[in-house]
Amino acid sequence: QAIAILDSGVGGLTVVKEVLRQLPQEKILYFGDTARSPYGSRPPEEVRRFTAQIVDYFNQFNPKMIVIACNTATAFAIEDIRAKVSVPVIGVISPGVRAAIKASRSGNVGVIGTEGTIRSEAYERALKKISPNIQVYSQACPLLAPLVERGLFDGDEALQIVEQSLAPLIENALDCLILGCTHYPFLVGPISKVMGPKVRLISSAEETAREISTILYHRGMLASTGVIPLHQFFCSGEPELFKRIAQIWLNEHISSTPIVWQVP
Ligand code: DGN
Repeated sequence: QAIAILDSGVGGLTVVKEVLRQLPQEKILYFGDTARSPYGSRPPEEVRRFTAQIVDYFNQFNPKMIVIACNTATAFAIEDIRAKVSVPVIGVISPGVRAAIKASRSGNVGVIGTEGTIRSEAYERALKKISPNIQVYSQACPLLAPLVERGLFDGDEALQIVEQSLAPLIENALDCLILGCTHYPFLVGPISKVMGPKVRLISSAEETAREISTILYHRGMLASTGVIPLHQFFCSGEPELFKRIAQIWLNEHISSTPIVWQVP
């Protein structure tokens, strides 16, 4: 049985990379909804409908766990998906929140994400629930995920758009910045250049993979070692671009072209 991981596009591959590193024996099914990306500016009901469709698609493979590797879909759809399936469902917001609380010394935490994620205030609520005195500075960055979907992770255009997107946060003396969109770890080069060395960047991928491992361990569902799993990748848009980005990010782990699912 596999772990099913989904995102609006290539962003969830940042979670896949971490799962491959921490749990190399696990088989992964990945779906990137590249034809309908970005999700960030879509109405919540639409994000809920798309996420439910992908989970229905995954059901034919009988996965042992579902990972919503998209902050926007986590913010809007995780409760619906939990109610819909019987296997464990993990999102990316609480793991990122825990990592930020561990990392911040000053209590000044920045959050960047899509318009949907920032408007939902999911991070702010989750951070303040654990640490009520924390100062949260949120900024929607709608131009960043589309940049990654085009395969632009560095270079002048990426730096310029990152600079422009993060400008409102520069004054706030942050000591950590949550990358509240799974696409953003692709852009750590330009993001750290703009934020400077004093700001620690928090990607929820690592913590999410740890949570996957803990849940599977406690349920006695970890895959046995010794067998090399054959991962499967699916997308709804152009498979060659998806493959090119996935190969850069995951190296040898994707050899065949992803299967295209024509979304309803
Ligand atoms: N990667 C997704 C997220 O974490 O919110 C969504 C990006 C997008 O669709 N704009």
